[in-house]
Amino acid sequence: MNVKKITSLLCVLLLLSWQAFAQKAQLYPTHWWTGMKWNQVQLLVHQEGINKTAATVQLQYPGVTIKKVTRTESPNYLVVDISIAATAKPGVLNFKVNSAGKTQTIPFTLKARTGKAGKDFAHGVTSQDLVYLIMPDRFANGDASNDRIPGYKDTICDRSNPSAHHGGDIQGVINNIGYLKDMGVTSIWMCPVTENDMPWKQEPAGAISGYHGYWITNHYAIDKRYGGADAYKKLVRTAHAQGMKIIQDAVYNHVGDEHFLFKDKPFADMFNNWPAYTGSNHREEALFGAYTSQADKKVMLEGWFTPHLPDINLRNPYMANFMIQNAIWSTEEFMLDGWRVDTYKYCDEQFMNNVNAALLKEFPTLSIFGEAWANSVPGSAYFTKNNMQVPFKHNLPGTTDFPMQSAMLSAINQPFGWTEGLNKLMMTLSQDVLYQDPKLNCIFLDNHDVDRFMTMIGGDEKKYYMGIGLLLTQRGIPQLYFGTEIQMKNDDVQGDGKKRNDFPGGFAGDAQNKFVASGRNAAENAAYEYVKKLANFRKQSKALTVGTTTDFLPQDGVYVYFRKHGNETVMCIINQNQQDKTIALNRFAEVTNNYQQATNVITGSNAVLQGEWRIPAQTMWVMQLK
Ligand SMILES: [Ca+2]
Ligand SMILES: [Ca+2]
Repeated sequence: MNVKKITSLLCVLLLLSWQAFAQKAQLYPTHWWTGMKWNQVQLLVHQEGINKTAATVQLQYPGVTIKKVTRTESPNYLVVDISIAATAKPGVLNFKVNSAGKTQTIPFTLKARTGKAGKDFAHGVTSQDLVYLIMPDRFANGDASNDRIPGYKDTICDRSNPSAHHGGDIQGVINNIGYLKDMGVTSIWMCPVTENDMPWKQEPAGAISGYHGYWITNHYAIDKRYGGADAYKKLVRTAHAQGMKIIQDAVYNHVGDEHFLFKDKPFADMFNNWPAYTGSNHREEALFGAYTSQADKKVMLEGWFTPHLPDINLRNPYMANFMIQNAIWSTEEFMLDGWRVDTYKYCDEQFMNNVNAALLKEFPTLSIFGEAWANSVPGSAYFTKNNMQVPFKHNLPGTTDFPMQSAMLSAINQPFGWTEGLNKLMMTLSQDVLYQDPKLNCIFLDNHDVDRFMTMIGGDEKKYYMGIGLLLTQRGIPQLYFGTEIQMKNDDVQGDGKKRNDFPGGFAGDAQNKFVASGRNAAENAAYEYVKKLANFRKQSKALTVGTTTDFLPQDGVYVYFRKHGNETVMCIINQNQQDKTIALNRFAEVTNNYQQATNVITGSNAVLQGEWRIPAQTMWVMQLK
């Protein structure tokens, strides 16, 4: 090697070193607060080469001490555990980091808390709420300037493709909060708004983009296509000013394969690694079943959802801390009111208990319901606080109640039989004995992962009204999927995109605007008005929201149940038959004997509580007793 070559090599090395200096260290969490119960914070410092040699980290800050510095397997991270005393004041912590012969100052801000949990946020979503589920990309486009973000791996915005981004965003939700409030909605759950900087991926149904939000690539960024953190904070402020709540969608099970933690893993075992690609078996029975094998349980929990969604090893303590701290951080930073947890049944069970406990310790009034897409009531109850004797006890307050969805659909779609139709609904509800509090379950007719309700009932108007009637009078936290109030149906296309069609009127150039009465046809207006009337009645009815339930076994395709709270009693009658049916009132005397009259809360018509009533075919009555 001659002198010239050595000089060039030195120049390259100097340049590399300069570049290393030039790259700013990223800290996760990005900041924290004083006065938090979670005051032992584990900082993940990300900078190229920061851990090439053993680093020293020093800090002089009153009330904050470094407990431990850990070198990762990757040369590009350091883990710094700090302890924040109750006496620590807000300010900037300047970490002096010496590594690879360089010294640098890495700032980390300790902020003052701006709101009080339970008063300003963390309001909790309960059975007194009505949740409206929005896929933000598909609801309304309030800001056309963010439809394509230069620098993102996917810059396609194409409404003609059901698997592409369509341009909907958080401002679109803000613009329509009045529409939701008028309908009686009290809480908004949006599919994840966290950054999904992913290219298109191939799935069995075809190529698909990350328009749905479940391919997270940075837990500390809100996707710019939705408007970023500023838009999200504005949404929460606007919702709170209207007395409405915001639920965030959490994904602990997996990340998008462009996530920095996967591309450059601090520790190789932060993900569930298999010798060859192994998909989950998707069967919750492998966890709670009486005779299940360890092998099936491992595949259930550690198998991947799809090849581009690396399965997180939540038993790795650094990964667990990363996720728990992000959940606390997000709640405090965005002033959230509750969480819906995606793919709950695929996550390490002890981790789920730990993250729930940490969130509820920090924010006792927060609510959490988890998506445990289960095929049976025991399978659903297993993931909640339950009354079952099982080896592992979950601490989740409630689930997204898939067995109830299936039962409500059977009640209106399936001919009445010993175990079918309304009997399936009754049988499903009878198993509420397995839940500690079934009222904390989120109940729904449809969501973004199943066909739209109006499609599942073949566009049948009568079935539509029976379904909405059940949804708004049964126990639990009712959830409407965006567009169900105007009887939206699926598009006739392949893949999930068909279930997630755009709300008409949410996008520039739409032929109709169904956010307003003049843009809806007669049937859509009738549906919207029915939802609105029943939702607003429900809102003030303690019987329907927090009351007890008494039911009478379905007879001849007619099911009668009562919701009761104090002196308020609501009688619900559903006739699923194609023919009118007659019921004798004296059968219900144990509940009705102190009442003389009943008023239909939709029509306002009155009936005397005696003799027989003729219930029209395929009809549900919601009657307030007087
Ligand atoms: Ca947009
Ligand atoms: Ca998993």
